[in-house]
Amino acid sequence: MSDDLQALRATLEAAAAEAADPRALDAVRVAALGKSGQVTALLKGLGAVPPEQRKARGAEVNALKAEIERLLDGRRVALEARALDARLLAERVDVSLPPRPTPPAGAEAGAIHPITRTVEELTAIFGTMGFGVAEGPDIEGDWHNFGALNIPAHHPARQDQDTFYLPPAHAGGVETVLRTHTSPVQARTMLAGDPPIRVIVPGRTFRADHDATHSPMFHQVEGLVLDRDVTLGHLKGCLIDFLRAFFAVPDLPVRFRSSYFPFTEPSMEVDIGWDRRSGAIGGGTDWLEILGSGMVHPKVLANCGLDPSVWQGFAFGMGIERITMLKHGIPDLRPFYEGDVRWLRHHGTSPLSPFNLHDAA
Ligand code: 2NL
Repeated sequence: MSDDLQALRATLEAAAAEAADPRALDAVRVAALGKSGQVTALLKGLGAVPPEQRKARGAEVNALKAEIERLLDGRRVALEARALDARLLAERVDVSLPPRPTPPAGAEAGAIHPITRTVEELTAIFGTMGFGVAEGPDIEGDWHNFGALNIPAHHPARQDQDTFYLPPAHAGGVETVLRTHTSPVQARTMLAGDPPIRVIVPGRTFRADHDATHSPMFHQVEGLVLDRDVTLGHLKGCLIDFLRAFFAVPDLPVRFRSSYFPFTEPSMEVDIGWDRRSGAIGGGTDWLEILGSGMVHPKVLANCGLDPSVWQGFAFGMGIERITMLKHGIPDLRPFYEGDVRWLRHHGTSPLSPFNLHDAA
């Protein structure tokens, strides 16, 4: 390549390398290849070159033009890549930012339903005592809901006015029920294998009863503890610790009264101390019935495939709505199921609020 073309190439290459952004690079392109550009001027000047040199000179100038175009394109790609890197760095999202404490203005604030909150607390408190959580179907066979639990055929709980009976799903099929308690899940737990068993069973239950203080669908939690040597003393210690942790009253008075259930022997109802007038749990001189309990009946153990001469233990049950209303001073049962967001905002809990549990015992 001729000296003058080599010198021009070097000048343009240096100018392109110095261009810091696409605008500056464009100016270099115009100065070289534009209408009055230096390379364009050389092409225009070919007419004045003597005919015997014109062909060689023309090839050289065209080669220079192609080289300058390649050079400018390469620089443009490099500048674009640099600009993209800078943008990616500047617009990076910091996913480690903590969540905002309140929803943005105008947004609907969600809240954890009090029933859900209580189930979470029950799970945490019994969890510290080594209990797992079991669940089962809402629709049960008559045997799992009643028979296994030693509830006889003539028992009032079985009567139509208390139990929702469902017709057989097909001709020749069996009648089913909406479970009236969560006990069938404990029956299934026992049938699934030998103790040790330590479970709580929270869940929906159904009874054909509807007034200001009863809903046809409500929630229960039951518990079951079985091993070779579980005693009534364990039952009392476990339930006293649970009640004091749940109601966050460390010296909560607890009273055990003898009672009767078909599935436990002996059976006990459990009362806590409160003040009837103010509703304060733990204060006052009144007693409030809060749960039912007892040592699992040998017939129930045998029904569920466990040898009653080897295994023994206790069970208990309580209503989730009831303990939730008492703990939080919620006066009316009906709004629990109405889905009114104003009630939920008032009695519900923020999903971001800290979860503090009083120590068990
Ligand atoms: C109450 C009383 C209770 C049970 C539930 C139970 C379950 C099995 C075996 C033995 Cl599989 N017992 N459950 C025992 C005593 C009382 O509930 O007032 N519930 C709301």
